[in-house]
Amino acid sequence: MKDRVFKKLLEEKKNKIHLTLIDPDKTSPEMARLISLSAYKAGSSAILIGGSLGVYEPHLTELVKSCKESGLPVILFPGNINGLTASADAVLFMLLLNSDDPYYVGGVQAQAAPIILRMGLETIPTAYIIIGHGGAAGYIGKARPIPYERGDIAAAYSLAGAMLGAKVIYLEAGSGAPYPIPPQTISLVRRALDQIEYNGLLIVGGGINSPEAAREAIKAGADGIVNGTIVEKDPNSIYHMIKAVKNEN
Ligand code: 1GP
Repeated sequence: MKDRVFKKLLEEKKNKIHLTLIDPDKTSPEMARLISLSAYKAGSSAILIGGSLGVYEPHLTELVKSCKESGLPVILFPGNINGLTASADAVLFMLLLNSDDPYYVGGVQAQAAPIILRMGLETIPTAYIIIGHGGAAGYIGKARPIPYERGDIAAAYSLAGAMLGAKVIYLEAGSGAPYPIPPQTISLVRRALDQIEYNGLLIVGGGINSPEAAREAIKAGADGIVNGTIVEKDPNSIYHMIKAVKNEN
């Protein structure tokens, strides 16, 4: 099994991780190239690429190739099996743990696994947990979002993900969410994961639109954060976000 990309992320964990998300539905290859270059220069760890709507293979492949010009690893973040392409470096192999639809908790993974094997992609086992607003990911994935302030429930799902062997626990408020996941909720998850000496990554995303929000998420115990919407609006914002994540200002 390949694990090159995950190992790189794990190595960067002590200095905290920043992931730049590109939504194929909203991004041209030229824009993807620009965002990825800014991400590389600013010190982002990798490009995540995927979304819930409007993802189709030829466009996705073109975007991945544009992103790879930056030199950053490109990790697929699929909403469904249409989010796969052999041109990426790795894929977040996700279980949407709090979906009410078995398709997202076993069905789609079985559809995807033989395809991923043929593509030769590195798989990064990921427990995907939808919290609060949930955005399109929550709606399309038929999640029962955990209320923002219920860190105890988020911790229970995160423990379950870790005990199932997930290398990444991804707490998701949804792309473009009006509020990020509160620091208190992240803290409770961190505390629970520390109790089992979890050595994977706790990643938080959705609605993190300011350096302050990024800093708070990290202070609360996230190993890294994901930025999508803010970067689409202003690729230069990545510099400020990464400084906050790495506690450099
Ligand atoms: C969405 O967590 C990511 O899957 C990023 O969210 O677009 O709100 O930054 P934003």
